Amino acid sequence: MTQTAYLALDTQTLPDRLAHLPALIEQLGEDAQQWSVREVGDGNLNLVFIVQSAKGSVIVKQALPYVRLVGDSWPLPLYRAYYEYHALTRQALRDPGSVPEIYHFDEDQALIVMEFLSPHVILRTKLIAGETVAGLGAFCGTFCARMAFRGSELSMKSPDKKADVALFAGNVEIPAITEGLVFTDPYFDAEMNNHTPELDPIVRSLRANIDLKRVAQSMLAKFASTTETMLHGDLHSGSIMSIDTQSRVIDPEFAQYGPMGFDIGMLAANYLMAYFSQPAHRGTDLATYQTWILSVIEDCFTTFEQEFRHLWQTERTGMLYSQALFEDQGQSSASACDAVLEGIWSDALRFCGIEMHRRCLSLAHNADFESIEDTSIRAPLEARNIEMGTTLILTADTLHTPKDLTSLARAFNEKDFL
Ligand code: SR1
Ligand code: MG
Repeated sequence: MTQTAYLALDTQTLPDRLAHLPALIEQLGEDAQQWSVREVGDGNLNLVFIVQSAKGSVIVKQALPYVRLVGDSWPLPLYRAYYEYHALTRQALRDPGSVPEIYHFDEDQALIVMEFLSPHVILRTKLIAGETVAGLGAFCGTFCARMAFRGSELSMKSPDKKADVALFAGNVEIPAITEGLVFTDPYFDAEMNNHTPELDPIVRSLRANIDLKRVAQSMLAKFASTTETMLHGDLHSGSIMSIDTQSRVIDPEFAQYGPMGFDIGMLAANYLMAYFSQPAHRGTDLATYQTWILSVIEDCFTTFEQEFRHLWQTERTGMLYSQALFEDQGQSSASACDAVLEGIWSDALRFCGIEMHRRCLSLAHNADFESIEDTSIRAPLEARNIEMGTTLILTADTLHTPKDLTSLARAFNEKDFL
């Protein structure tokens, strides 16, 4: 691409504009006229092209200068691609094989050329279709633990970590989306909100709950002002691609430094929403499939804890909880690790509850519920999800284990709130 002024690609112009790139030539061959191009972006923000030739295939992802979901009335900086690129490179180092390989990055064009994961499909699609993915919870728990630990001053040298915090601090507008849509808008009648009409009484009572708003705002303060580790920032079942036996994490353009419990909490919320929506998607296999989803949540948290403890013992090379203070004094740091994990767990549960709220009450809903066209079926399922979200936010400290969390989900799955 010789030009430097940003110009959005389309399926017609892409081959000519990218034909000269060595990375594409290596993957696809030299004859760009033989490349086939499809635009497949179904997310809220970006253009995504699958480019294929007889030789191979790549994904070309390009940021648009506005929110695709809303249109050009909501401008959004192109520089988010720069943060996505930097997040992907860090994730690849911290959990090798967990994210697609990058072939090329063009900052001016806000464009990343990366590995086409095939035959992977978006995990949310598989969850709605009732398909299982072997090892999913363990993969997610390992990924979240490695990101949390290896992106923090438990592992990183302080100067490196502080330089990275400074780098990601330039990503301003994207976290602002989360600060508004996730933490704030669900709790008042914000302009872009929408919800299933039958939920009106539940929404009224939720927005009248001062304690709930206070705790949600305290979690926003934590999200906005904590720099514990580099977050994916938007880890949900639409940010994971899977085949039946393997998964990969994609789309870290919401990356920022933040609290360690954020990503795993958001992800757990999306599994819980998959769980609560299942009565509308399944037949006789409902109970079996719901049980599997809950097992994914349990595996995810259990593996997170195991991996985090392992890293604590083997990779604690940063300035936090240094071995000089504990092991070198002949003292155990196990109780310190317990306390750090407890903090992550209770943060994660509160972030989880907030994500469960925003996906039903704010702007960007998810297909688990949204694809249920009959609102008289959808609303009672969303109500269970919203009410469990409130319980998590207000009583996170009463839950101690992943099984406590899944037992709570089972209890809410039996209740009628409308
Ligand atoms: C305006 S962007 C809406 C949502 O899409 C992204 O995937 C994030 O989840 C964001 O909150
Ligand atoms: Mg995304």
